[in-house]
Amino acid sequence: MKTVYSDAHREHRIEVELYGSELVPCFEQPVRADSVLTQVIAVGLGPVLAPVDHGRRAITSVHAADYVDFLEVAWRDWVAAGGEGDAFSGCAPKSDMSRRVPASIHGRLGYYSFDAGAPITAGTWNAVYAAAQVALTAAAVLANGEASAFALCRPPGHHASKAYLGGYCYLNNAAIAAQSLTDRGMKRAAILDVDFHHGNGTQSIFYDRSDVLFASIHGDPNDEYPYFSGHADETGAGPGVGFNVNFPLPPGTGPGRWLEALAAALSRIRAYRADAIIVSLGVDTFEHDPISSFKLRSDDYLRLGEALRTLRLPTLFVLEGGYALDAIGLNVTNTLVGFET
Ligand code: 6XA
Ligand code: ZN
Repeated sequence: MKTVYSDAHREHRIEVELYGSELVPCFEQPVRADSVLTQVIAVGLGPVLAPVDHGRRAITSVHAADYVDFLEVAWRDWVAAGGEGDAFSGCAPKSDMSRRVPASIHGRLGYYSFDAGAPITAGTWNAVYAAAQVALTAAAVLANGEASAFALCRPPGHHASKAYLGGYCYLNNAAIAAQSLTDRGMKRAAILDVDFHHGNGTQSIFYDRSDVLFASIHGDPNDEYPYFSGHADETGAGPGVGFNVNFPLPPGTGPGRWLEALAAALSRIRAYRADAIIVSLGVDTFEHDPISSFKLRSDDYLRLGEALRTLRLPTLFVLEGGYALDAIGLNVTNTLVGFET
C-alpha cells in the first residue's frame, strides 16, 4: 500500500491547550505523524510518496471560499493586530446572533470556529494545505486503479466543516478526498469514521447528499466531545435522508461491543453498494489514549483492518486522531497490515 506524506505538517505546532481547568502541552503534536511514518517504514508497508499539488479548487469544492481565505490570512492578521503566541478563537456566535463577519481578527476567529481547540500559528496554513493535498494525492492513487492508499494527514480534519474549524481540525481531509472521487465521476462513496470522536464536520458536509454515505462509530455525544453532534437519530436531510448513520457507544466501550458496531456499519456500507470507502482512521479508541475512554488493544486494529478488507472495495485510509504517542504508529499500521494480509 502506498503512503502519501509531507513534512509540512511540522510547521503546525500548537504549544498549549485547555484541558479541564489546566493549560497543558497540546496533545496533537508533530511527533504523532513522525511516529506513524517511522512505523510505516519499519513494517515495510510500501512506498512513501510526496503529495502532488491539486490546487485550491479541490479544497473549495468542500469548504467555503471565504473560510479558506480566512485560514490563509489569519496568522498574518493576528500578528498585525499585535497577537503574540498562537491565535485562539474566543467569542463564537450562537444561532440567534448576528451572522455578519466581523472585521476584527478576534471576531473572525470566533466566527469561523466552533471551539477554541484549533488555534492558528505561523505554519498552520502551509500544514493544512499540505494535508489536504496529501489526501487528494492518495485519492488519485485510488482513482488510478490501486486497491488502497494511506493519506498520512496531519493535522486531522473530521471536525472541520464547510466554514468552521475546531477540535484540532481546519480542513476536512477525508471529505476533500471523498469529494474528489465524486468529482471524478464516482457514483457512491462511503466514509467510515472510526475515530473515538464523532466526525461532526464530515457529517455536516454530506448531510443532505446521497452520493456520499457517512457512517461513524464514536463516544456518545451525551458524554463525549463534540457533544452537539453524533446521535443515532441524525440520519440525514432532504435527499440525504438515510445516508448518515451514527453508532454512538458508551464511555468505556471495549473491543467486543466496538467490533459489533463495526460489523453493523460495514453491513450498511455493503447495502449502499459503495464504489469506494474512505476510512477516517483515528486510533484514539486505544485503551491507553490520554483523552478518550474506549478500550481497544493494539491487536484489535488488526481485526479492524481485516474486517475492512471483507468489503473488497478500493479503500483510502486518512489519519485522524490518536494521542498515545508510543502506540499510535503500531495501532495505525496494525490496521493497514490487517487490511493487506
Ligand atoms: C477537545 C478534544 C478534541 C478531540 C480531538 C480529536 N479538545 N478528534 O481527537 O478526533
Ligand atoms: Zn478523536
